[in-house]
Amino acid sequence: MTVLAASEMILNERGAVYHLNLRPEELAPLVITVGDPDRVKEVSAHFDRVEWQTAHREFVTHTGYIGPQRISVVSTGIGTDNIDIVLTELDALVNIDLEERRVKKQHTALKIIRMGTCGGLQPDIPTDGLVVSVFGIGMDNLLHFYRRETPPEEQRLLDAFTTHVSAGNAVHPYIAGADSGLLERFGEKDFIPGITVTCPGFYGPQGRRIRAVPAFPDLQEQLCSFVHEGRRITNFEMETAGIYGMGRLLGHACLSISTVVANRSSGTFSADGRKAVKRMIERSLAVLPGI
Ligand code: R1P
Ligand code: URA
Repeated sequence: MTVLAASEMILNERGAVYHLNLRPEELAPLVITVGDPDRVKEVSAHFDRVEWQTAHREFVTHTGYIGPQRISVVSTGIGTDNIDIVLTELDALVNIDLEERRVKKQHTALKIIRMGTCGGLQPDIPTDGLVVSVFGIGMDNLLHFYRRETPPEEQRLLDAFTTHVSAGNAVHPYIAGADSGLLERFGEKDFIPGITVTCPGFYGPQGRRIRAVPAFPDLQEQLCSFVHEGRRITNFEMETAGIYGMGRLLGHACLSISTVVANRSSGTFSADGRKAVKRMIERSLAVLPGI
């Protein structure tokens, strides 16, 4: 098998992957990703013990235990450009022999759960509500840079989306679904299932008009009114489709949970977003034993 050159599989002076500054033994098989580096400590505050901490740029990692379960929490920063880096380097930690710089013969699958925030699109999902993404539709371009196949069920959903949503024709969206086993575990009443649209920006790409005029003024309304085989779009954010797409390509089981901090339909923002995120972390961690 090909030896990966130093310019391709980049390692630092510790022999750790370049952006995450992690070595294989510092990563757990269950990984929680959060956008905000400050949220890492809010998750690891629930660990019985933290055995490893590192930080490089926006990528902060704490690895530790809740009971017998070893968990890493990693911040990704904002956007699917960072998801390309984080998913590729997490995968390298388990599936590349970093000393030999070769792909390992035996594949290891990680479980990766995003705990993020989002904008809610539906009037009946209030701020502080929790959404679990059944599918991610990517309006960013990340997955177009990788060879992949879209299952027919997902392609039908995507075709209906591009027909209904004018921005869909302009940006060539892609789609990927959650891991079905993880989705089943989070199918409790606390988590509202829906389709998540992942955007390459927070303002114009999510239909917000501050000063620059968005090219798709009907984006929010079109997303809100989209229904396909009983499923609707619940939320907007900036990582889920990238995580689902990269996770599928690399053979990892992924799930994205979001706290609705902005309700785009009512124009309201969470009165205490920090408390709402804390609640998401607690509710989500309660589902993890045995995963
Ligand atoms: C934008 O404010 C950020 O918040 C959401 C979006 O996906 C984007 O990363 O998630 P996090 O709160 O996890 O960062
Ligand atoms: N994160 C987003 O990407 N959008 C929102 O409206 C809120 C959080």
